Order: sequence, then C-alpha cells, then structure tokens
Amino acid sequence: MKIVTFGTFDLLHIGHINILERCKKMNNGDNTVIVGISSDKFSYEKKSRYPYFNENSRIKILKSLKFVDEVFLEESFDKKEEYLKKHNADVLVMGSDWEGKFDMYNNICKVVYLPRTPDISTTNIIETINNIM
Ligand code: C2G
Repeated sequence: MKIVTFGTFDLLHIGHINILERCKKMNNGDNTVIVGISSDKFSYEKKSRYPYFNENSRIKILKSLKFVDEVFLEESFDKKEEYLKKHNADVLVMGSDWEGKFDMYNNICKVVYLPRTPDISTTNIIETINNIM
C-alpha cells in the first residue's frame, strides 16, 4: 500500500519515528511511506515560528530513515487533495492530534489517525532545553 503522511518533523524524536514505523508496518505490510514535509513558510503559518532545522535539512534527515521511501514538500493545507492524488495514496495517516481534521479526504483514500506517542513533542524539547540554558 502507498501510505502518505504529513508533518514538520523538526528536531526528530521518538514520536516521529514511531508514527513512521507504524506507517511502514501497517496491515503487516511492507508499505511505501511517502512523507509530505512542511515547508519552512508553511510551518511558520501553522505555528508562528520557523522550525529549528530548515526544510532542506529536514528533507535530508527524513530521506535517510529506513521507514521512509519518499519525501516531498507540503506547502499548504489546501494542497492535500492534490498531493494525495499525485502520489496515488491508499491511506492518509496522521497522529491523533489531527483526529477528524482530514476526514474530507475519505473519498480519495482511507484516512487513519494513530495515537500520539505520549509525553514528547518538538515544542516540549525546545522548552526543556531553554529552561536548562
Ligand atoms: N506525532 C506523534 N507523537 C508525538 C509527536 C508527533 O505521533 N509525540 C506525530 C504527529 O501527530 C504527526 C507527525 O508525528 O502526525 C508529525 O508531527 P509534527 O511534526 O508535529 O507535525 P505537524 O506540525 O502537526 O504537521 O498538514 C498536517 C501538518 O503538516 C502536520
């Protein structure tokens, strides 16, 4: 199956790896995992701050992972339909923080929300390190 997922994937952590691993292994398959990585500009629009690592670094990091087969830049929410069609997605996977938000794409592919890994996020890492320094 072709699995498409989206995210910023800044300061890569275990929560990111867990969701990518579950995409790869979903339905006991050896799926093709295609990741739409938020561009720096799109990340700023979502979170009012730029990612710590720029989009070229984040693309290179994600491409080097064994659970990831392809990456592309996600430039806006509005282009999701275009991206899903272009990549012939069978499944759109997102973490449960996005529960229900992408149900409108059920006519293009299956939409699945997976539980987030508890107690870790990029924001949390930045805040913790800021408090130490
Ligand atoms: N994630 C997770 N567990 C965590 C942290 C993140 O499962 N502890 C998942 C998120 O739910 C998401 C993916 O990892 O599916 C990437 O997380 P982010 O980089 O925070 O992605 P985000 O900025 O929410 O971008 O169009 C959708 C967006 O581009 C999603």
